[in-house]
Amino acid sequence: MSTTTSKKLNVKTGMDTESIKADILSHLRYSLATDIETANKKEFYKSVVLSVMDRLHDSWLNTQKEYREKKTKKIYYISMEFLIGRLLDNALVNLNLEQEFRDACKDLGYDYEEIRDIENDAALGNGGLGRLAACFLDSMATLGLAGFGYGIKYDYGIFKQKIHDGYQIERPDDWLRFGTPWATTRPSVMYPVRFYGRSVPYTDEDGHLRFKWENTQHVYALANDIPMPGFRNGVVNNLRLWKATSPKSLDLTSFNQGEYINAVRDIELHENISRVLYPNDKIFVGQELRLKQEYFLVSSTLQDILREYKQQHDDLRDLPKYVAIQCNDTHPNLAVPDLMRILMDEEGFDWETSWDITVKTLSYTNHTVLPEALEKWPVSMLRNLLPRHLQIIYEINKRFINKVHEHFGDDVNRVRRMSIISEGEQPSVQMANLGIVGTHKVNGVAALHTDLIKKTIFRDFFEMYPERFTNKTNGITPRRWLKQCNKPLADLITSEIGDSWITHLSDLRKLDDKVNDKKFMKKYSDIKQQNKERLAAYVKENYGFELNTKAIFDIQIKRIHEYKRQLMLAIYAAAQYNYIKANPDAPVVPRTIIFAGKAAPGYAMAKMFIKLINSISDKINNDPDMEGKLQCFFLDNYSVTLAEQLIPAADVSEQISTAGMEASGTGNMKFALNGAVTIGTLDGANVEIKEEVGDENIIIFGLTVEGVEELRRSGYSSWEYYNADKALKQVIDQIRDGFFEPDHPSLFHTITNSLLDGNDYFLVLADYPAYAEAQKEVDALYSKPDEWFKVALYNTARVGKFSSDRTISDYATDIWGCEDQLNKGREYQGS
Ligand code: Z2T
Repeated sequence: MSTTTSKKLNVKTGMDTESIKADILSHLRYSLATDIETANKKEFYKSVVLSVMDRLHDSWLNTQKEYREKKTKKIYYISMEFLIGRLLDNALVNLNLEQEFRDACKDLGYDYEEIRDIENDAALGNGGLGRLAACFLDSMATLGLAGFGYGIKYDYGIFKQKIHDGYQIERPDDWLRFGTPWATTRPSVMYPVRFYGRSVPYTDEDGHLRFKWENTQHVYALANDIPMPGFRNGVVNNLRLWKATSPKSLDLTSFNQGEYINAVRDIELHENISRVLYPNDKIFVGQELRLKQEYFLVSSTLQDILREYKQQHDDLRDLPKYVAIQCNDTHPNLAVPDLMRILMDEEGFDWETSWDITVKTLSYTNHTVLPEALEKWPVSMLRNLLPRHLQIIYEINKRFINKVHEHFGDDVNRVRRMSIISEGEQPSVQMANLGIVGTHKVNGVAALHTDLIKKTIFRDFFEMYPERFTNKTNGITPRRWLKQCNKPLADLITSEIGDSWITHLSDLRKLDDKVNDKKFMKKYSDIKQQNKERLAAYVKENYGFELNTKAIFDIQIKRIHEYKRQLMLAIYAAAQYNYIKANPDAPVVPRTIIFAGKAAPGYAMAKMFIKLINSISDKINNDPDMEGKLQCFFLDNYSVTLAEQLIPAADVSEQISTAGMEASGTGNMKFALNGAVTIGTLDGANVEIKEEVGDENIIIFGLTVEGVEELRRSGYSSWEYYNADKALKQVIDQIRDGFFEPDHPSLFHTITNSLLDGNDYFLVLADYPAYAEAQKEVDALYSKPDEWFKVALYNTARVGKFSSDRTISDYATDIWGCEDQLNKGREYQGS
């Protein structure tokens, strides 16, 4: 090992291998009190990251300074979830220092990949909603927007999933056990967040009735900042995550040992607010701790935004000119009453002025139409925890209901539907209604989804405020989801068309012409094979399974949910098993089916799906007749990092939700970009992917939204479909009768009952025959490799629309009013 660089220890920001090596050694010694001889891998990793941080700090400071000096409009993205995954590769790609750090590690006796794999995922999110927030941060920095993420620094991210005997087991995700070198604590940035107390009226000097929120208890929110570098443009934005801490002074008047010990012990009660991410995906659970988390995020963030604003501007009435705040779903929608409260109670504005500022500053994104996901906080809980906010919400509602009357006349049913407060046995605050009334823009996340919210859940509101509703089709960052995760493909593309695609993804259209270039197509298909082999090695090492790399890699990875219909692919796997058993000599196109995904801990049906997939997998994988023909696996603990391994290796992308239920999907975009062929329904962004790649280059099947409506209206009976399709009936009978679980034959009755007696709400049986036909199309196409890879390439070439850079440009233009800031000459144009 080399230890010859001590002369250069004071070089902190050199961009060459030698100065990087010197810094790594310096950090080992002076930050971590160890040295290259005795350090372990974790310490080496930490020194590497600290050396990366050294190279971000100047840009980080300069970027913030520039924003201050130019009074740039600031965009605040408030989200309870940021699913950012690992950061090392991303930082090095964006800094253009991959090779230098690789060489530095090597010279110091470490393999870069091994060091990279030390990093725990920052898994502060459930799925698409949190990952979207992470892609947006990357795009905002890359486009040179002053865009900041605000979230919570949970001690525990999404649970770690293990599989025991086929069942999901949850384990805490202790990602901070050894700290994270990416986060910088800012002791100077700390705010009290108040709870409880009461709202007290008084008359001010001008004789106006005002309110004070008094007798509150509080915790502190402490800022932890993670740098968010743009792609090779010198911009470094910030993700600020709040950690809950106890009040500074434990003012104990009478100290005895017992009280002292109890007081110190109770510090941790305050810290519980930022302890753990709620693992629920699309199900509202009205727990008080969750409400505390939401207000903790909103309150600390608004205090921070306004403090910063006041340092640069003197009139809060200009707030919407210099600040835009985007609420990621309804979780941060307490921003509406909290901003009102600050402007009225603390800044002395009247209602109308405060309301105007609030509505113009805020906007809100809806991510689902599923009614069970909509947040409805009990009035009783709010009255106890946030009495002043509840009072403001009632006033907002009163004024709004008056407007509804003005607009629609005396339509009591409509008023009841639109009211922010739903009356009844347990009155509650409808956070979506609050978001629509209290912001200037509400957006859906794909064209179909936005149409649906206008026509269904928010129809009344759309009729009243049509101009508020807008679509912003989701996107993904091409840096992480092509350049980093699929280096062979990224390099091939760059060698053919240059690297402008990294920031102008639609430039990939230039690849369209390559479909007839045999040499290129050979390289393109070889890369897919290489990625499949890389995945096979990874799965062998981490799971012990042997993947057949000659088979179609058919992958469904996402949260486990009935509407996403993992069950349909599981039934297909079982039907293929039955077919091969019955026709041992028939030719089959080999398939390897891979599932991964977490079920919400309280979602019994989803957990049963996992068990069923594992039981079917066992049956298939342990039958010698399946060898070389069919495999099925459930990979545990799905994560951003696992997705980065799986997606580049996929041949087939499963996007098979019941039409109308997947708001957008973003995995669909990642797969298409990496050259997988989608088998999917006309749902979410699949519709737009089809428009982009062309009807011949995607395999669409099943009911449309209208078809679903029509079938339900005309009286759907799942029994009819069960009786009509022999292969389908056979599998359902097998599931029901214990074929896959002989020791516990009734185990899956919850599943078969919901399909048959429960009348199959998600229409699995209705869509199954079309799905099985579509899978035959997959087989036929895959049997003609030249054609297959043409289709695959058209996918890579034509999904440029789904870059999150495009999504962010659309937000900047239509919602945030900062289009003038886009690409202020800093954006990377390609080399
Ligand atoms: C989530 O990941 C999504 C929606 C939610 O609604 C909650 C969570 Cl945790 C409250 C997903 C959608 O299911 C998906 O279709 C979409 O692509 C993604 O949000 C980002 O918009």
